[in-house]
Amino acid sequence: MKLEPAQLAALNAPLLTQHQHRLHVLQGETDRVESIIQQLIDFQIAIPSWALGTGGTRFGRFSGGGEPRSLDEKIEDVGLLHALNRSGGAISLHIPWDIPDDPARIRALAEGLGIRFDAVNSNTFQDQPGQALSYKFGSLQHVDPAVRRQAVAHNIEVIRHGAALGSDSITVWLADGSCFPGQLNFRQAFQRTLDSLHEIYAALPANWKMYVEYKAYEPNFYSMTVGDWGQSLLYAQKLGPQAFALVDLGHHLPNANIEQIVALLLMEGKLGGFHFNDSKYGDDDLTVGSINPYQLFLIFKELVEGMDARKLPHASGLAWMIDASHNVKDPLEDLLQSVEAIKIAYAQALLVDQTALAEAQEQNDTVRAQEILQAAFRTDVRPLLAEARLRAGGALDPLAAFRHLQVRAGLIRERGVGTAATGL
Ligand SMILES: [Mn+2]
Repeated sequence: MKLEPAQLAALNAPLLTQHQHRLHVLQGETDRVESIIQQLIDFQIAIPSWALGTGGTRFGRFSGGGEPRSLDEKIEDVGLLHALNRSGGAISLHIPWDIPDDPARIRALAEGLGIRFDAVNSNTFQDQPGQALSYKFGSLQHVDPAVRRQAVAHNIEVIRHGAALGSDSITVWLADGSCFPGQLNFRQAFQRTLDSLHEIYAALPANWKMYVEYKAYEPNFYSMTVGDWGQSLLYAQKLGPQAFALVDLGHHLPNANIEQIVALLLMEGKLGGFHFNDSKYGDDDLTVGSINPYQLFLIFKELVEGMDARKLPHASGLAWMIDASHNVKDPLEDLLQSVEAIKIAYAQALLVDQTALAEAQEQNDTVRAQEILQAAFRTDVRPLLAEARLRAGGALDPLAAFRHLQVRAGLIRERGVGTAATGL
């Protein structure tokens, strides 16, 4: 299924007058409208291949219809999202779920839809059919060197698949850890993991980056061998200049100050990228911005200020990826909402008066500092996002267009009701 520009133009037409009125109001409030629109057009977010199907929990999975059955169909789904919002011009693949049978053909298919390949992800958190050795007690940390060798070889294979598709980074998330006190020697587990990561790092092409993702708990509940940003930073520092920490918003303990973590990792030149999602309790993988949009704004405020301080281009300086699961929503609708939430927070962060904020901080004017932040946060920037989409050839209202064009019904017609995407 493919959306044609004429279909979107027809849907945009009756919305144009009201849109232009809203945009005009914002133009009267700030002189930065044009620059922010351009920054929004440039800002692309990678869609994870595993989020295109219905997610599940350990209690069950309630699949929707028309889920992508193959890598081709996953790329097709990202193409649909990108056609609607012109903001999802990248896909993040997961090996072994998305091994390309013919990399050149897959690459051409993606390029035809304006999609590039973002970070590739390895998987040593579950055993695959026919796998020689089990990861039940860890992979890169395992006490048995043969298991570690198998896990290292898998990661190197992932790099090879990614390189064939034009990707330039690998995300390593490890389920390694322990469920009970005494199960593991922490120092030995760290050292074995570091040694294994060194072997993977040595296989990186010169232009590649390695992202070391941390997670506070689950699947292991007593210790995680890459459990927080401090451990992730330690690995990244010891590995070398191509290694970075990756921040997944759901991988912190409750009430963690994620924006402060982001600011310091960025200051140290060791922030590599993001997995966006939202949560109420833990790693809930909910729609970005659905629970705590203010936190998302505060994170973007640190990103904008910190990236500007390091002269990093916003669009390409870090890897922007969604990592989410959809148990009750249509995955594509959820992803449209997530991308929208990310770009709203980004646009609001661009509106923060950094000069005035720095002055307020120097004067210990706490009240003014809060007012400056919340003035930006409470600005309705949605007309800027809509204008950016319009100029890039997308829909003024992507979600309404998705429903009006009955995209899901079309996918069910093509693929069937009982399809289930690979993934968790
Ligand atoms: Mn993640």
